[in-house]
Amino acid sequence: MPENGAVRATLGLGGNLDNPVHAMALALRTLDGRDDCRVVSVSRLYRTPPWGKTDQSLFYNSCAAVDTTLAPEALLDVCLDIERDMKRIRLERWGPRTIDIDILTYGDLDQAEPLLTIPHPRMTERGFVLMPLDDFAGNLLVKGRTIKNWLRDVDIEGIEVADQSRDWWRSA
Ligand code: A4P
Ligand code: MG
Repeated sequence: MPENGAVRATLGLGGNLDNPVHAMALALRTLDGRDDCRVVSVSRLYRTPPWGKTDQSLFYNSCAAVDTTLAPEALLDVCLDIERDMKRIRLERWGPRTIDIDILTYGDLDQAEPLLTIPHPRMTERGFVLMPLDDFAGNLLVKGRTIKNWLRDVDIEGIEVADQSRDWWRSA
C-alpha cells in the first residue's frame, strides 16, 4: 500500500531506437529521484516484436509501479517532459533515440479524457504491456479482470526476457 496520501500508478515504457534500455532506465531513475514519485516495482526487461506497424525494429519494453502524490495530469506532464528531454538529448548528442511512457493505471481511477485516458485504452490488448506488468501486478484489476487473466487472451509470440534482473534500471 502506498504511504501517506500517495497513489500507486503503473507505467508502461518502450522504445526501439538507438538505446531504449538506457532511455527507460534513465526515465525510471529520474522519476525515482523526484520528491513526489517513488519507483516501488520494476518488471524484468523484455525484447518484443513490433506491434501495430510491424516493419520496424524490435522494441524493448518494461513496466513499473510508482507511488506518487502527483495528480494524474501532473504525472502525465512529468512523463511527457522526460520523453521530451530524451529526445532533446538524442538530437544533440547520440543520434536517434526514442522512448514512450504510458500511464497504464492510476489507483482505481477510470476516466476517458482525450488528453488522459485511464486505464490506458489499449493496454489489455498488448502482450508487450501485460507480460511485464504481470511480473509485479498479476492480481491488479483492470476493467473487471486481473492482469494475469487478460494475459491469457493476448498474443505473446516472440516476446523474450532480455534481462531477468528486476534491478536492470539502476545501472543501464
Ligand atoms: N494520452 C491519453 N491517455 C494516455 C495515457 N494513459 N498515457 C495522450 C499516456 N498518454 C496518454 O501519446 C499521445 C498522447 O496520448 C499523449 O500526449 C497524451 O496526452 P503517444 O504515446 O504518442 O500515443 P498514444 O496515443 O498513447 O499511443 P500508444 O497506445 O502509446 O501507442 P503508440 O505510441 O502509437 O505505440 N510494439 C512493441 N512491441 N512495443 C511498443 O512499445 N509501441 C508502439 C507505439 C507501437 N508498437 C509497439 C510499441
Ligand atoms: Mg503512448
